[in-house]
Amino acid sequence: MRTQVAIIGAGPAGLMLAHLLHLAGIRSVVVETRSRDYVENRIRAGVLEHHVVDMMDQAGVGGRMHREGLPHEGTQLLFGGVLHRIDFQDLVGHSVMVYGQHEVVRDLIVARIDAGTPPLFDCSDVAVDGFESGAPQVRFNHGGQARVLDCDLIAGCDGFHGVCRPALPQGSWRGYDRVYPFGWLGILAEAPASSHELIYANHERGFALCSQRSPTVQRMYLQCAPDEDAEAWSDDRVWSELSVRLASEGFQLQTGRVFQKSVTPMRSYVAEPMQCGRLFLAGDAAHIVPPTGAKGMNSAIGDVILLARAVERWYGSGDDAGLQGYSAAALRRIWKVQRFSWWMTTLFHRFEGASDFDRRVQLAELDYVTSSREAAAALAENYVGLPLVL
Ligand code: RFL
Ligand code: PHB
Repeated sequence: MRTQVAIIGAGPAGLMLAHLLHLAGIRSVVVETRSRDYVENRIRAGVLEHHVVDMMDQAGVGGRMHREGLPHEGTQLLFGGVLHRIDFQDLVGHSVMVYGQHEVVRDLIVARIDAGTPPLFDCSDVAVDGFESGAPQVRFNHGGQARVLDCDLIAGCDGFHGVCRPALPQGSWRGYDRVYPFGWLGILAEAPASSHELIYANHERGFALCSQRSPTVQRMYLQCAPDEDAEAWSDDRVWSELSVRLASEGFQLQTGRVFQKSVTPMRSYVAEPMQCGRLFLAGDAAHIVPPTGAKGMNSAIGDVILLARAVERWYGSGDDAGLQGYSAAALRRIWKVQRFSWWMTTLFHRFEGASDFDRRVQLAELDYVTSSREAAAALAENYVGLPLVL
């Protein structure tokens, strides 16, 4: 088999890259280990930056997002039992869209199928090589047969636990890491929204987040131990803890049947550089953030927008400056996104062993962010999404 760009992974990064390349007339093959059903039902992020919304529109895959997604013009910060609104539209003139990552994935898979190039699901033993010598190859098993895919470039969009980052030669890159001493228990529940906007809550018992997926499905999170057993959380325990952490004047928690529960550990990680020869990493394969800033999927899509432009320039004119500069351009944005996600995490979570002084400083920072227009605008600017090319 031969293609121009081999894309490893059918998450938001890989699927969006395949779609953008297709629009530019560039052929690609997406190789994915999981089944279509699995990737379409994997519940993860839920907030789209305005650039991502614009990109979905420009790429012709935004129709369902506008019909079913929920535009949010602001968010609520809760501390000391009082809600404070950050008005994105007023502060920076943009909104975000609440639309589940698995819906984005579904829309992009339909686009691949409509284009006649469906992703190859259920592949196994995926391996990449030859990217240093200029003859990249992807080997894998599919449908009981061993396959070799020759290509010009490989895009490693295979997430944090994929094979592309570990394939980078030792000594050619390094990882920067921070592991947080807590995780998030995330639930999906059959219940109408408790709040029209997301609520990020700082509470002495720990962080809580009130989000939503649709008018009838709520998405809620509670700070917990990183190795917490989700099964130890009965519906009653979930609702009782949320009602304590989200308590505020005028807030009425809407409860209902919890139909999905999982625990996500929290980590910040960046691999530098994000490329070697003809292998380019994008999304979680290169970096991950704690979800407090809602940046994971957005950064993954931000990377592939840059990568698609660089690939298009290379095929169009032979100019490889975009490809050579891909990692540097992506990382300039990624480190700012890392800073924001770390800052939001530090601002809202309970840190075991924090002193009373630390706690006072945390509350002072929340007070500052909600009482200074300039500080609120900085939060809003980062939350709705920094410019793609800084
Ligand atoms: P993905 O979505 O992980 O997609 C990678 C794809 O590669 C496949 N794969 C392979 N394919 C071929 N060969 C191999 N050897 C392969 N190994 C893996 C995988 O099956 C998968 O389909 O990466 P991508 O595209 O970079 O997208 C990134 C986002 O998914 C991620 O940043 C966010 O979802 C992070 N994240 C969250 N972000 C938020 O902003 N808010 C959240 O609430 C939130 N919740 C989450 C999350 C990430 C989680 N993970 C990674 C454990 C909850 C979870 C559980
Ligand atoms: C979500 O709805 O899943 C969500 C929203 C905001 C975040 C993280 C997750 O910061």
